[in-house]
Amino acid sequence: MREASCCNKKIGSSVTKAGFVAVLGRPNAGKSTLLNALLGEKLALVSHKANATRKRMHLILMEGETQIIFVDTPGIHKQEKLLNQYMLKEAMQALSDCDFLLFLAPITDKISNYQEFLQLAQGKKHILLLTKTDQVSKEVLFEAMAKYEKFKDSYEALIPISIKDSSSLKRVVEVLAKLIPENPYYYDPEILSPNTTKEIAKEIIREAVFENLSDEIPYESDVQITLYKEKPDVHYIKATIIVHKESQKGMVIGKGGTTLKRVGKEARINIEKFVRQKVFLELFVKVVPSWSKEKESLKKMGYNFED
Ligand SMILES: Nc1nc2c(ncn2[C@@H]2O[C@H](COP(=O)(O)OP(=O)(O)OP(=O)(O)O)[C@@H](O)[C@H]2O)c(=O)[nH]1
Ligand SMILES: [Mg+2]
Repeated sequence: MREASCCNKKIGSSVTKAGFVAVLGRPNAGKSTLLNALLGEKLALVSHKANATRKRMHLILMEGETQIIFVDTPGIHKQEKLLNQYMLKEAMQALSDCDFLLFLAPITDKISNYQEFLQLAQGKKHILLLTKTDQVSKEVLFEAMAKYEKFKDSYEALIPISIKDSSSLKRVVEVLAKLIPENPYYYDPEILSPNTTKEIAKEIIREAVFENLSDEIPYESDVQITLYKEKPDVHYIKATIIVHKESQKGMVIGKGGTTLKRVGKEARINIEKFVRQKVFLELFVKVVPSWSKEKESLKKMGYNFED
């Protein structure tokens, strides 16, 4: 993941700092939400449904002369399905590749989740973030903090955060920036993510599927971008939503095509916000039985176990 090393820049008299930070925690802990808030841009997929993030995603924050490369990961959880095994692999890979870890634990979670993480982390430096503090009273917050403080020798810092409290998010960046070592920048400091526009468009369409469809569909579907053409004033995108079964195809399309239209409109608006250009998006739906259960079909969808 360090192949993108770009420039050993000296700004004024000071040397640059840079480091990779893996963002870990169980599904739905608030990882992608935190990163979008820190970057001030909607790059990572967020959903009230768990297991939204499937692949590692690099998001870059410049804090003065410090480049923090966050690696958003799928939530850590055990499951039988091959796609879920891939997701766990992605999280574990980030854990071992990165210099530091942010571990997110929703404030109401059992402390045993953090103990399990400590086993996985094997002494790696991390900051423990207690998330969604807006959902509990001050008393509950202090009680939880006191329990976690018993582990103070394990973490570098313990910070309660809420997406609704921007000062708590600022504190995360300040503490983290101090921990990042002197290094040349790994990426051009002008960019927000080395992931391509095509990959981000895919995530935005997946998010619209997550938000507009219920039951098993978000988990049993994926999106393939079949055409991405950038013209000076418009981006042309063709994408196919892949599902397991005919019945799911019917649900994605909806009566008279209304659901697919809604998904397409929502995704188009969000891609337009991201690329700051007009977007022409055409969506199709295709049945590929057991795409998430076989290594070969997962590979075709961009989930490669050898990566
Ligand atoms: N009330 C409250 N809700 C939050 C906060 N942070 C995140 N959420 C909500 O929690 C849900 C899950 O957020 P995500 O950011 O998708 O969680 P994630 O950890 O990336 O989840 P996976 O990608 O599935 O592993 C979303 O509905 C968010 O809006 C917070 O500080 N307060
Ligand atoms: Mg996520």
